[in-house]
Amino acid sequence: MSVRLVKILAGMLLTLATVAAVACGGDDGNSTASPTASPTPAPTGPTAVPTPTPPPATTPVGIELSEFIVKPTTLRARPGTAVFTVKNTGTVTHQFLVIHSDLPTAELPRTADNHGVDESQVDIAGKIEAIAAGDSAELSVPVEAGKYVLVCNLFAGGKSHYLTGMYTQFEVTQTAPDPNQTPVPSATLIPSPS
Ligand SMILES: [Cu+2]
Repeated sequence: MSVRLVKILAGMLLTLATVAAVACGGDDGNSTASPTASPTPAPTGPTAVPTPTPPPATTPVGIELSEFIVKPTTLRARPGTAVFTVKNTGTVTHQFLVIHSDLPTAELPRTADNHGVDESQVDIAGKIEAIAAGDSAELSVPVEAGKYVLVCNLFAGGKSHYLTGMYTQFEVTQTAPDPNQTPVPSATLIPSPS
């Protein structure tokens, strides 16, 4: 094979390769679409929020229950999952409910006999039925942006813990601190002189 022929063949191959690359690169619709491909989402209007939505976060929340308070380590979490670690530091059994509600904390719907919150009338995102004095329990709750009320709804000894004030507000918002992000010390952001 002469050198000239080799050069011609090489040139032809190069041309073919270029044509193939252009054909593939230009998405001309000839490529076989996967049957499972999701349909193109409907175009969003000009009112679409420009800021990207942060990924769901898992927020650890410590809860201390006692007579008659619900005391969280944080009042806010990001949408995603809130992992409540609940410790009953009191002297009687308590309960822990995560209620999704925009209502003021003291104005949740009550039972007809006024023994506490009517659980059939509220959106219960998670519940621990009973935590004995001194015990701890964990509860993972999927949470979305909005307001929640953390409640002990136990009625014992003629007393409603909820009506005694055993509740607190909890908010799920994108602006809550990202638990996955360790704060960067501001000093490291300043370029050090070399
Ligand atoms: Cu209680």
